[in-house]
Formats: sequence, C-alpha cells, structure tokens
Amino acid sequence: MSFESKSQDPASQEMLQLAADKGMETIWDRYEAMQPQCGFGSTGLCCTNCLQGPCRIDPFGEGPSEGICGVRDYSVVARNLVRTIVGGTASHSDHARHVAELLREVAAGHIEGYEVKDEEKLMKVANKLGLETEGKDVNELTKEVAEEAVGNFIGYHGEEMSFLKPMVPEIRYELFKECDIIATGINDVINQAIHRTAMGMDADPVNLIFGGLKAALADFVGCTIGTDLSDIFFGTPQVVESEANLGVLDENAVNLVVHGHEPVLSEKVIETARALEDEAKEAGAENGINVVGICCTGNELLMRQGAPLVANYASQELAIMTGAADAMVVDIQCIMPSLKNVTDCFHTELITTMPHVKIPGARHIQFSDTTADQDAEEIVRTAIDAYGRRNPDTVNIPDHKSKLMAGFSVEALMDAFSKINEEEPISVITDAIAAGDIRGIAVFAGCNNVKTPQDRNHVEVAKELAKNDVLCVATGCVANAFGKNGLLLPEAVEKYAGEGLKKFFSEAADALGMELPLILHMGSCVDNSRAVELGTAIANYLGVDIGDLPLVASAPEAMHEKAVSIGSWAVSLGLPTHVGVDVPITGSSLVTEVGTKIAKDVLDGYFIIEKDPKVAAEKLIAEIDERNWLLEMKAKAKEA
Ligand code: NFS
Repeated sequence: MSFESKSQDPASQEMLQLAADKGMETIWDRYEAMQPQCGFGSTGLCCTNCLQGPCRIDPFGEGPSEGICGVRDYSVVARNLVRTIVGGTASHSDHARHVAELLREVAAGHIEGYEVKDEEKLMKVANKLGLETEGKDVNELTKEVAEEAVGNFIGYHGEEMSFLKPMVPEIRYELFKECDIIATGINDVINQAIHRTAMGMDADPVNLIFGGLKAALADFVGCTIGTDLSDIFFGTPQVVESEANLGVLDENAVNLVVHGHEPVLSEKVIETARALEDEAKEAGAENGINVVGICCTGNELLMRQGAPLVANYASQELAIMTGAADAMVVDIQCIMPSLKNVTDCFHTELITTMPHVKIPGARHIQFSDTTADQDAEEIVRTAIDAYGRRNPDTVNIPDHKSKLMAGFSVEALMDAFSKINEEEPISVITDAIAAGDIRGIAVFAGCNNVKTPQDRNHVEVAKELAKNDVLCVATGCVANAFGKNGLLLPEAVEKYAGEGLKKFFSEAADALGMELPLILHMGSCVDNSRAVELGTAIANYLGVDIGDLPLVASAPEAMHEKAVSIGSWAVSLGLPTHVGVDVPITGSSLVTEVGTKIAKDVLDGYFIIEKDPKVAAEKLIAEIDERNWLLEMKAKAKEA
C-alpha cells in the first residue's frame, strides 16, 4: 500500500504500514471515516450560538437564507470566524499568562526552583517597555517586567497593551489606532469577543471582523509575552544542532517524549532527566534518558537545549507505535485524545500534567510551579519504570532522521551579523534585499492538517520560494517538517536556493566563518513574535512600514485555531498571508471578499487561500515583487 496521499514523510509512511498491518487506528483513518464532512460547518454557515439552533443557512438559496433569529449568512460566518480567532488568542495567552504569573511569583520569592537565566534579555524587555532600569537590581526589574506582562492581560492601566507598541513601526501602530483594533487587555478582548458573537449581539460583518482583528492583535501580544518571558527564564536561543524524525528515538535509552507547549514543564523535565541519568542506566538503559519533543514543546526544547524533534502534529500517535516511547508527557494544546488508545497497545505511559488538560484513562501527575522539582522527578521516574516494561519485540523505530540547525532568535542572528556590520547588523539583510540577492522574506508558520498529505505542502512551497531567492524563516510544526526534510541545513542551500540566495549565504558564510541553513528555525508558534521583531527591525531601519516590506507569511497546513489567530494578526501587520487549506468563511461572499481582497486596501495584508503549493508560491512571489517595485518607486520619489 502506498501512503503518499497521507504523508510525505517516509518515517510516517513506514509506521502507517505497521498500523495497517496491526489494525491500529490513526488520525488518517478517523479522517476517512468522517467523510463527507458537513458542508454547512465547512463553509462557516452553521450557527450553534443559542438553544434554538443549530441553524444552517443554505448557500445555494434553496433552503433558509436566515437563522431562526433572522441572522444572515455574513453574520454567522463572521461570528464563527471571530470565535475561532478568540480560541487561538485564549490558547496562546493562557500559556503566556502562566509564564508571566510564574515570573511574578519567582520575583516575589514565593516560588523556588525557577530563576532568571537571561539578565540581558530581561534588560532588553525592560528597555523595550520603557521601564526605568537605572539603579535597579535583577529582582526589582523582574518584578516590574512581570507586573507589566500580567497587566497586559487585565488591562489594569486602563491603557493599551504595553507589549504591543514597541513591536511594530510607529506608522503601523497608528493604523491600528485608526482601525480601533487595539484592546485594553487580552482578557478584556476575549471577554468582549465572546460576548459580541453571542445570540442577539453584533450582526454587522465588518464590525465583527474588526472585533476579530482586535482579538488577533491581543493574540500577538500573548505570543510576544510568551517568547520574551520564556527567554528571560530559560535563556534566549542560540544556534544549536540537533536532529528530527522518528529515528531520534533510541532503542538503548529511556525515551521520554514531551508533547505540548509549556517550557515551564519541559525545561524541568529535561533538567531532571539529566540529573537522573544514572537511575536510568541502573535500570538497564545503556544510553540513559533521551528526551525528545513533539509539537511546540519540542521546538522550545530544541531551541534552548538542542533536544531532538521526534514528531510534528500529525505523527504524534506514530511516535507511540514505535513501541520505544516509554512515556509521553503532555501539557497543553495540540494533544490528540486518541493517544490513550494507542498507549493501550504498548507499555507507554501517557502522563497528563495540567489541571485543565486531562484524558480519561491517562495517568495524571499534577505539575505545579510550587512543587516543580518533585513533580518532574515523579514524571521521569515513571518513564524509567515504564522502560522496564518495554517489550523489545514490539519496537520498530524507523531508520529516518535528519540533522538540523535551529536556535535562530533575532538576538542570535544579530550577534552573527554584527561580525559583518557591528553598528547595524540588520543591514546585512537590508543590503541583500537592496542588491536583489534576497528577493523577499517568507515567514512559515503552522501545523499539519490531515486534509493534505503531511509535510508535502510545507516543503513544496518552501522549495519553490527558496528557488526564487526568498529567504525563509519558520516556527512550529512546519519548522519540524523542514527539519525532517533536511531544509534546516547549510547543504540545502546548494540544492534548493536560487542564485541570489546562494550568493547571500555564501558571502555570509565567508564573513561569519559559519554556514547558515537554507531555512532559519525561529522556534515555537508563540515565537512568530521573533519574526515580527525581525520584520519591524528591517522596516524601522529602512524608515518604512512593515506592511511595505517584501515580507509574506505562509501556513500551508494550518489546522489549529491558533493558526487562524496568527494568520489574522499577520494580516493586520500588513503581511499577505497564505493558507493552504480551506477556511470556513466561503459561506459568505462578503466575509471572503473582505478577508482575501478588501483587507489589502486597509491593512496591506490579506489572506491568500490556495491549496496548490506551486500556485501559492507564485502568488506570494508576485506580491513580493509588487512590494519591491513600490519600495523602489517610493525611494525614487523621495530622492526627486
Ligand atoms: Ni502551532 Fe504548536 Fe503544531 Fe499547529 Fe499545534 S504544535 S502552537 S498549533 S499543530 S504548529
């Protein structure tokens, strides 16, 4: 049987064969069983927001054209979209709030076991927020930064969120103001958006969409806080080397898989695993403990600790089917409940850790900030115990893994580029753009979506863009896909880059004494804030708006509500944003027009919904070229 229609990844294909042979069910089987999927839901035309429903509006005009309350198609679609964006905002922000509150408690001396590892980043964030730093010690500053971050949730200043303004060029911030899309606080906007989409509330689709953008910008703030504060706690990423794919599992080690998004948990787990290596060896695991990651927790640990990536979203079940995962420790987000069914067939311990994420039948080890060290010890020892129950006959680790480079925080990049231009490291990029070596920059974000073969769209869009001299940066599960495909390596430059991009990389390598990979891995999904920091630095250096830059975004396999949220703030920031799967807005031509066309007139950014990866790349390149031309014209007009 060929599994190419399910996954482009050879390791996944191998495991899918095994699953088929053994009659084990995967996400792909459940997707097939779900066909045909509901047309009303797929187009955004199903309203379940009151108990008179569900109401379905007939897009062909043969059935009802209004819901029971009289709501029209455009309001239903817009309301559903806003709720999707808010789901993303709540997810990223709840994650960020945990880190912010922990930072505050640590600074207050209420919690031990965590400390500020990166004082330089603390100072950078304090300066960014305009806090007075003179004469203050680390603890005082930590307190202030943490208070400021927590304040962005509750809007306690009664002002705009302080983490937003310094992240974008002034002119963009003014545009946000004009459009009235700056919330007073993250919690405020979640509250308001759920309210405005309730029965009998906002029915104006344009007003609703702007309400959604307000929530999306709050999501961006949540992402920024998540990144900044995690860096302060655990260190700003520096360039690291590691590996990706199922082949990183080690037959002779306790394989402890961390899955989810919280570095607060996974950093403790890896620290404890390193401390308990000897216990694992005593239990017979020659190579000790092998901590590997799935989804964004994997990216967080890769960036800061060099831990290998074992799987991205779609292959999380397959990691267990190798029979070599002794424990899978999950925290928040992107965790399939089906993991329990798979672990039932193996010795693998599925451990949930968060009070608001439990799975029936899974072992729950509550992870609390106040008892983090003990909790992590219990988790690691549970994995070591499980290793003793591993059945060697059921171990099938696919022989597929690829080396990779990661850790490209803006700080790491600027450190490197300062060897070329100490005063203005950002000019290394802007000069290459001006010379035409770099035609534009693409930010890749997002997931796997079972509606498209795993990783295929990611890889095809990226290869096409690289061939056309577009510099690519990536976060989240798409970065993992690139890792598996060898695109996070310098060798990929020779293979896939166009002539201009090759020139840029080879000149950089000569000057830096270090080769850079074709695609720069910037971290987890909250770390899309790093890409914005880079974009804003470029825009400010050139004295233009971020929406003027030849900068685009692409989420070829978007799946989660978080991806919709990120896409929406990318559009608000002025980026043409490609989505490679259908988005449930097509039930309203008005909402579709606003999102895919009219948004460009107002915000410069807009959605490009395109399933064909080649065509998607062409559209992104056309947009990049248009922007380059406009920039050139503006520069000429300035000279004249
Ligand atoms: Ni992003 Fe990360 Fe992956 Fe998608 Fe899920 S892990 S926060 S949502 S599936 S990229």
